[in-house]
Amino acid sequence: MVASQGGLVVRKTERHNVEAPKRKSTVTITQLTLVQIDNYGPWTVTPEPRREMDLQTLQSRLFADVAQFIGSRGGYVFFTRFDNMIAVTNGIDRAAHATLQETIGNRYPVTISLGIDVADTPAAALDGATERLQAAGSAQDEDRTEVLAGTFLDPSETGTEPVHIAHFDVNDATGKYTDQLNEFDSFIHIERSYASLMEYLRTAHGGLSFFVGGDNIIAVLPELSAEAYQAALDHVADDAGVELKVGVGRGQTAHEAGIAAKHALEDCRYEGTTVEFAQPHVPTSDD
Ligand SMILES: Nc1nc2c(ncn2[C@@H]2O[C@H](COP(=O)(O)OP(=O)(O)O)[C@@H](O)[C@H]2O)c(=O)[nH]1
Ligand SMILES: [Mg+2]
Repeated sequence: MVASQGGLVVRKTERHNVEAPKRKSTVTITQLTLVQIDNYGPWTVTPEPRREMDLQTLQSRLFADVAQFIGSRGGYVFFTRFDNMIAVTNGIDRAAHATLQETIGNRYPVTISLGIDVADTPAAALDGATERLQAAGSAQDEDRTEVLAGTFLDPSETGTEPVHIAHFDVNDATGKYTDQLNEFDSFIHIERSYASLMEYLRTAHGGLSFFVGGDNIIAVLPELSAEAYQAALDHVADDAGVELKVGVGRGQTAHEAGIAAKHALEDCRYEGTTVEFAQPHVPTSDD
């Protein structure tokens, strides 16, 4: 199916053989978890400042372990500032969150608190998750440890594909940057595009975007039209001078939505297009 909308050619591929949703709903409901290392600031300087590379090792291993745990249950987690991480946890219940805290507490010199909330935009869910932890005390409060507070999604209460993931990629990052510039100057271009996109999607749509390495940015978003995605790409091109493309997927979990988005991104590469959806738009009663 090819639809031309405002000069933008959008091919709504059915190549991925996705089953029709059981409910006529593309409404997004995102369960987000804020992962916060407890009292980490004081720990990094007690009894005196710790070797920086030891802190980096701890942080990257902690991220790896959290990613393994969340990823094996269909979630996505992003390292953001490392002392605070943001996870998309649709389908991951309270008991699993408690197990995550237990296994980290058993194996690391630090513990983690988890705030969880559910909302129709990722930013609203993160607000709720954050409030749960802030209400329990400060990130630098030695008495506030291993908080597990929040609201969990009942999967039976949602449509079949409540998570929307967009996977953005720089066009020809290798030819334009990696093979032309030194690594730091390449990094400046990529980071500029990330800064521009993350702020735009946060402000315009309540979406949360995360740099995931190389030239890739993954965003968790509410349902958006092809024009809205194209506007985001145009904004980044104007603002940061970097050309992006994006594949968009929906799913029951972050993994399902994200893998669909990656297939859609492959369609962009194959077709030379800038915006591709893995699944066709499902009309709602509002359409
Ligand atoms: N996190 C992540 N990184 C990727 C993925 N695909 C490619 N990359 C990274 O992005 C870089 C550029 O890859 P690619 O976009 O295929 O090259 P380009 O066509 O020259 O822009 C690679 O060197 C990887 O570091 C992906 O699916 N996820
Ligand atoms: Mg690329």
